[in-house]
Amino acid sequence: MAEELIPVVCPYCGVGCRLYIRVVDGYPVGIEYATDIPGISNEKGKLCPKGNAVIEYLLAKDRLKKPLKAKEQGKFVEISWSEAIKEVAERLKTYAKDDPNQLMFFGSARTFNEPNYLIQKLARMLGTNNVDHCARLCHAPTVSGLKQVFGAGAMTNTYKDIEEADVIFIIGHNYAETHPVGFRYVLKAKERGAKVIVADPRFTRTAWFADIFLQHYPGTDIALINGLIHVIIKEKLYDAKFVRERCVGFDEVVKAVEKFTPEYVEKITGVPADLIVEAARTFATAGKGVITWAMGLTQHTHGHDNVRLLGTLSAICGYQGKEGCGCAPMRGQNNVQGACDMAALPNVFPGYQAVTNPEKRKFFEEFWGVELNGEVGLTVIEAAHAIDEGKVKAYYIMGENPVISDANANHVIKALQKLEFMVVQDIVPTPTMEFADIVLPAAAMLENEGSLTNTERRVQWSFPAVKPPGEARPDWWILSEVGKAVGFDRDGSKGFRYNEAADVLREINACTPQYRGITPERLKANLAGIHWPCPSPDHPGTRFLYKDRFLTPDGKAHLAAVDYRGPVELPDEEYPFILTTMRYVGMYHTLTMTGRSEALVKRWKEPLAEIHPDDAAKLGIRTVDWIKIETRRGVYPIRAKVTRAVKKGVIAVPWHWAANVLTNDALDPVAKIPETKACACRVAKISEEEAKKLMEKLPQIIPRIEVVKG
Ligand SMILES: Nc1nc2c(c(=O)[nH]1)N[C@H]1C(S)=C(S)[C@@H](COP(=O)(O)OP(=O)(O)OC[C@H]3O[C@@H](n4cnc5c(=O)[nH]c(N)nc54)[C@H](O)[C@@H]3O)O[C@H]1N2
Ligand SMILES: Nc1nc2c(c(=O)[nH]1)N[C@H]1C(S)=C(S)[C@@H](COP(=O)(O)OP(=O)(O)OC[C@H]3O[C@@H](n4cnc5c(=O)[nH]c(N)nc54)[C@H](O)[C@@H]3O)O[C@H]1N2
Ligand code: SF4
Ligand SMILES: [Mo]
Repeated sequence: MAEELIPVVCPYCGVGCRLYIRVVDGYPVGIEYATDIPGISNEKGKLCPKGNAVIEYLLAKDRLKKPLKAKEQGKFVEISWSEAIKEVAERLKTYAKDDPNQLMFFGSARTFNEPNYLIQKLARMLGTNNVDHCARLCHAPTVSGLKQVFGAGAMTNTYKDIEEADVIFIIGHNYAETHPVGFRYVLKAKERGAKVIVADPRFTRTAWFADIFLQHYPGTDIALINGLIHVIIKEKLYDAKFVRERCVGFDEVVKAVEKFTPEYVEKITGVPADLIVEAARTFATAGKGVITWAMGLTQHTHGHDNVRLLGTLSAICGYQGKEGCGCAPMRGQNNVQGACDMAALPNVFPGYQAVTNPEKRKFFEEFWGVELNGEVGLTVIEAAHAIDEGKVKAYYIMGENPVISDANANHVIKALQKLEFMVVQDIVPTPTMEFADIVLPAAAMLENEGSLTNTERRVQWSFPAVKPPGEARPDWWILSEVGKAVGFDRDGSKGFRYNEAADVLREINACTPQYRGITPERLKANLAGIHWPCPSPDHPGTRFLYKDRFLTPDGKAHLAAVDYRGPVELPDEEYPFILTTMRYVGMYHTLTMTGRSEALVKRWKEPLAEIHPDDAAKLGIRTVDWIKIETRRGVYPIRAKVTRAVKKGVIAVPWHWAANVLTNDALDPVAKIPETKACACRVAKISEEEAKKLMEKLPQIIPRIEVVKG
């Protein structure tokens, strides 16, 4: 009996926990905690419920095992890899020859850096910058907002700084539920005496641990943060030296926040004025402060400005460039930081080098050996609209499930039906796949190897633990075959000939300044990984950014002066409630993996809509009654949970089970993120029978896909 312990990285969230898979005779029999690896992000090898259950989805019976070709919508025949690659390459070439901007590519925060590098290389070598991924629906405002304030879009510090902070301000982030193992660092700080301030429209698991809890209405964050800044300036609690020496734009901030008195802010947000004052004083006077945020803050038409204000709040308190301080947006997917670093984004080459910058373009033209497009490409939601206009005709989707994850899902479905050609590369059947012409079966992360980058810019190597099922292949391999078949069958950085994932990382080392010293050899030898920027192979990696200067052209922090804007769709007579969406600790996104895990499904079997007791009483709704929620875009059946966790007038729904039929796809003008955290809705009690009928009309989590004989 051959028994092995293989070190992998958890395939779910951005905390980036290490664990071992115990493999006996090639079969995964269980997990083992990585208690023996010093310096990993999950101290003592701790895992959350999802990390504990990683094996189950690998063994799902309906894993994709063969390439498929559609005969009609949702009906497929099995084909060989060579047929599949040939067809994909021919179609891509035809569109590219006519006009490459008819193509749209989706990278994936659910797979390694190497395939993300390759998919953007393929798009760009074919002549288009139309490449994006789920970061658009997620932390796009963090990337754009922090870039404006500090010059770079990543977390400024590491978990170590959260542990060492004296105050932690958590806003729009259900830290204990969505990054449970990372939350341990907050608890450690709290044990040392640090104060925790939580701002969320719901009383969450995270709010349980708060010393101060600010419960504001969804979409009123600008007013709340301006209110905090107002108090800090008025009471002269800011770090005047830091502001003078390292920031610009302070006078404009003073003017902009003048009217945001605690009383005025109470009117907009519903948070008592004295709590705003207490929170501001506690934050500014602590000595060392960290701000963390996630989707509650970013998924708004003013997400970019929300983030700029948090950067401003942190900077005026002098909480940058030192231990125990910083801005720690918690990146969501296990490799969303990496997918951004690798430039699965329409505006940059790897390492955030602008496609519009002629010098950077010249470098990549020489590096890849082709002429490159200098125009910024389309984002995820823009692409769905470009299909409507007949501009985009083909999608290549690697590891995304937009039918469930994009805002205004009914519109997305209509758009996908209009596409002429769609490739889906995934590990299991998804509702998005119903509209595919070609399906490419990918090996899951634990069946595959490569590097991935967690929320703290920590790059780690994950080793292959088990064999992929059937003919499923690694994402890097699939893209390398497509690249060669398209005509880039050349050696070195000018082509797509790779023998292993490590070859791709070596190419990344050569063109991505932050990753220059992060070689496959170093990563394989050091299981705790290396934090970028790491400019050379003997560099230890970087714990916090901005020690002496920011990365803006003048080296200063550019403070933001922003006036109040709320959500674009406000409650009215017809749609009197505000709808917001959130997550459960045991379920992950579009449920393709956790939904195939028996242990997790047993415990988190269905969604519940949170509604305040006063609202519920008026509508005659009790806990577990069926209700329907309606917006201008769709209708959604769900059972109710009557709870004081939400304010009057607010309905909160987990989005995992296709609730995006309801949400608004209005975009932030800069970050282009849709407003999935606040829109207007109405609610009514319905019978179970009506609920069942409505449910049948929703996108199906386990889709109606048929494989027929050729
Ligand atoms: N279990 C689990 N963990 C996950 C994921 C998962 O699907 N399941 N997904 C991962 C990913 S990709 C991400 S991006 C992260 C997301 O992590 P989080 O952002 O923590 O997740 P959410 O529950 O979507 O939203 C957080 C909070 O925002 C609040 N909120 C709603 N509206 C507003 C508002 O207007 N303002 C403010 N300030 N708050 C508001 C909600 O009440 C909610 O508690 O989680 C990651 N971890
Ligand atoms: N209303 C609402 N909508 C939201 C959000 C919200 O808070 N509210 N949150 C948004 C956020 S933050 C995010 S990040 C997005 C997430 O949106 P998506 O990225 O679309 O969601 P996932 O379920 O993570 O889908 C990833 C796909 O990758 C596949 N996959 C997994 N591993 C691999 C692999 O190794 N290779 C390949 N090729 N495929 C793989 C999975 O099976 C799945 O189909 O959703 C967004 N949508
Ligand atoms: S916290 Fe995130 S990375 Fe860690 S085990 Fe849970 S899902 Fe996996
Ligand atoms: Mo995300």
